[in-house]
Amino acid sequence: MPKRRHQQPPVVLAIAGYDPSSGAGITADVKTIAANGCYGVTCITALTVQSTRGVKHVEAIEGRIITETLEELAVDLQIAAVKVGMLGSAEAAWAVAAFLKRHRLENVVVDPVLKSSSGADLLSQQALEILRSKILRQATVITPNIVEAAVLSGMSVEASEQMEAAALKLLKLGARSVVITGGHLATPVDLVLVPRREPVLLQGEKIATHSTHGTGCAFSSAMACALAGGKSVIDAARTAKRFVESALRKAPSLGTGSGPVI
Ligand code: PXL
Repeated sequence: MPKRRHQQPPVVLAIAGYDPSSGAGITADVKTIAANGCYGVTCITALTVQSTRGVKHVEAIEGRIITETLEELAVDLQIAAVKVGMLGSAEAAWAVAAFLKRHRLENVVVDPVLKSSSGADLLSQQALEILRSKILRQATVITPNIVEAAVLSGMSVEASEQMEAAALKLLKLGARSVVITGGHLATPVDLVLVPRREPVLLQGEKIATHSTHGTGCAFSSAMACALAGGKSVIDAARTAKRFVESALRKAPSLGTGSGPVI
């Protein structure tokens, strides 16, 4: 008997670390992907021991397992968009870079995660080099926050005026477009830079909450879903920003530290 096919949601692949408290990382990605009408499949690059109180330990996953997982998913499913988050180790970064190169998937959002909000290193120095030289160039869009934008561009990004110059530098690293998220600025603003277009500033409002754990993960996953649904990079950034702002307003106050945004 033929398989009955209901309307199929776009499949979004999240490649990221595991945060057992579901504030950030792959479980936060899956919640975000489901909330944005897509179906999330995942590949874990690293395990972390953490709660809302911060990261206690990071354990890399073997590159071989990452490659096997990604190949298994790519053979079985039609992947409409990819979100790449925490990579952790050089081995994981290599496996992900090679996978992206082999499959040349569409709608690849790379969130260049460097540190947790509590300050723990989530990317080794060697992995940073692979991210910079092999992964950014395969991205449809990269979504650094201002600290990540500063590290990747080698420029100081402390205010909205410096975002454009840093974004231009990041385009030169090979990303096809850049969103610098400025949610931590006193007046929150995101900058979207698409080649041959004027930069677009997305103004936000400061939302008073301690539940900010995972905002970067939620933003990049929501953007992947919007791209999977056919939106342009600029519209996808607008949609993702609205999604994160609404999540921040509704965020439950869980745990004793920085609570989950979704
Ligand atoms: O928010 C960055 C981030 C991404 N991925 C994982 C994390 C964190 C922050 O803690 O744990 C797995």
